Amino acid sequence: MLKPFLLILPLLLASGAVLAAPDHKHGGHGKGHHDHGPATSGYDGHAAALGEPGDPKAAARVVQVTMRDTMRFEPATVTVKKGETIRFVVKNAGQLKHEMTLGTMAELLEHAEVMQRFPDMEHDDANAVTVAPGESREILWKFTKAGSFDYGCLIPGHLQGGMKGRIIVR
Ligand SMILES: [Cu+2]
Repeated sequence: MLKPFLLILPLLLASGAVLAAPDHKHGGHGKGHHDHGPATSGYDGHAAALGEPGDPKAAARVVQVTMRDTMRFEPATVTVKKGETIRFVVKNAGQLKHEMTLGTMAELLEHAEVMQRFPDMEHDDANAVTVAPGESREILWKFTKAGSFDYGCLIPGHLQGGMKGRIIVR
C-alpha cells in the first residue's frame, strides 16, 4: 500500500532530478520507447494482460468516461464481452490534468510509483491517455481475455485518492 505522506520527500527530491534530465518525458512509439525502470518490472506499457490495441477499422462500442477532480471516474465499472473492441471517449470535466491507463492493478501501482518520480511524464501509449482540463481523448482497445482488470489515473496522488475503475470482461 502506498503511503502518500511518506512519498512527499522523495517526490520533492525527484522533481529536481527531472529538471536536470529533461528527456524523461514519456516518449511515444518509435522513439526509444519509454523509461519504465528496470526491464525486470514486466510492465511493457501496453497492458498485454487485457488484450491489444483496437483495430480502427473494427466495429467498436463507445463507452463514455468522465474524469472528475473529486478523483473519480464515471463510470467506475465497465463490463465488456470477451473479444469486444471498446472506444473509450474520455472527457476531463475537471480543472486538473488527469489520465486514464488500462492495466492490471499491479501494473498501475508500479507505474504510479514511476510517475511519483517523474510527475511530468505524459502517456502516448495505446492503453493510456493524458487529458487536459475540458478536453476529450480516446482509447481504442480490444479485450481478448476474460477476467477483471483495472484502469486508473496515474497523476501523482490520484490513484491513491481513489481515481480508478474496474473492467469486467466476460
Ligand atoms: Cu487524475
